[in-house]
Amino acid sequence: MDINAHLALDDDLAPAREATSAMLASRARNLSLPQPFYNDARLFALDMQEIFGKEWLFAGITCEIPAKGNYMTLEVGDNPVIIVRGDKGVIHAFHNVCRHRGSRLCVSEKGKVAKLVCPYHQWTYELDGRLLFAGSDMGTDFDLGQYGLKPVQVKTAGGFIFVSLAEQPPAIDDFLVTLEHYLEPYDMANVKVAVESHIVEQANWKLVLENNRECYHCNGAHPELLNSLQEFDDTDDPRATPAYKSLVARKQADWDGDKVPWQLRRFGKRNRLTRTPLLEGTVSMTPNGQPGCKKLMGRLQSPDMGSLRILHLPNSWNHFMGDHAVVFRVLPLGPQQTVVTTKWLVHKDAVEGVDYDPEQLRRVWDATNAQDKRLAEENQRGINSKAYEPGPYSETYEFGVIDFIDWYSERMQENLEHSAPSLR
Ligand code: 3BY
Ligand code: FES
Ligand code: FE
Repeated sequence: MDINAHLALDDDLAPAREATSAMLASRARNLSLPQPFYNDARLFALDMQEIFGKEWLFAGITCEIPAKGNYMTLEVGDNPVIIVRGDKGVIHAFHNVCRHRGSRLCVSEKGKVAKLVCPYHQWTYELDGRLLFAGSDMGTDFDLGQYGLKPVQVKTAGGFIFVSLAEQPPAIDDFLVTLEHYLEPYDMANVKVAVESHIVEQANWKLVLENNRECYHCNGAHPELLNSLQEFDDTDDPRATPAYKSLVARKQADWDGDKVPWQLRRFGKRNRLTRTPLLEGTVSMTPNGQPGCKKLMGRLQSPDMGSLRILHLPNSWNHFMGDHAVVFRVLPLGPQQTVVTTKWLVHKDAVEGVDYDPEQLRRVWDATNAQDKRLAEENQRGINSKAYEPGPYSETYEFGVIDFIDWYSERMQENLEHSAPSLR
């Protein structure tokens, strides 16, 4: 039972729920979504409740909270979340909301604490969320045991941290086992964030994802990225040429020799993992295609590992190369505003200025992100016009977008159906 009296607001959204469900039921799979999905405040509220409020979200990397007391925070819409490492290396996640009068507990993006102390009236919580101290003014029969932090579901695999605000999140363990296996060669316990960027895009989060799921725009937009990235998604890409397929076969034989997984794996449409080669003669997404970090990741012996691409809907895509990795997290800020966080990972022992130059490491994806930001923002501005109508996706170039929108529609439909009024 939701203790917050949300009934009035839910009533406001009831017509939007019905309209959304009807639009999804009647939509054509090969068309972009109707305008409200990209710009309407009520539909955004539903996205936050039904997708970001219920699915598993990529939050960060375990190396960001390496030791007991290290924490990181993120905002899932209106819901601040804290992820903290407690005793014995265990990672906990909580609503970052004090049980006294609701102040946000941790205000920094990252930090290290002995206990979680509220900045307002100093209620003090253990790293496992138990309330330890509430001053001496709460009365003699005050029961600390009733006021622990509210837990958020959290799971980790291969160094990735996922959270879900749902009480009963969807099953994800089969993907996590595979993620762990694919990232074993990278020894994710021994990586560090070399560079981090946040960019705010004036575009709906789905436009950010749609843009990422196709390379139809790459030729026109991404000269830096196309120095190393193959525009083919994989050998199952309908455009893949015989030359590309034979390159893939050669590289796969090398990777087999290194005992590094490369096979395409899918978990519904939510997750996809595959290792694909970069352009011949390049090994990394750097301006000259050469390693951006001299120290390779994990147990890797060769920098020529192509890119292990990992997709996690609704909010992450990733490229793991031999010398470094680039991880992306998308969080909606409003109906037409989204923050994209990019982190460049290198071996923990790589030395800045000796093994890598952060400016070189970040250059290609900084440029690509800026280009994609413009594309998404222009997409948004056109969609806001009364002239916009859903347009056709290309089956050969935009199958990834079709898959994303299919996933979104299915999850939205199903979550709307199972949404008991008290849980909204
Ligand atoms: O490389 C990426 O992450 C995506 C996929 C294709 C185009 N885009 C830049
Ligand atoms: Fe946290 Fe008062 S709101 S101690
Ligand atoms: Fe792009």
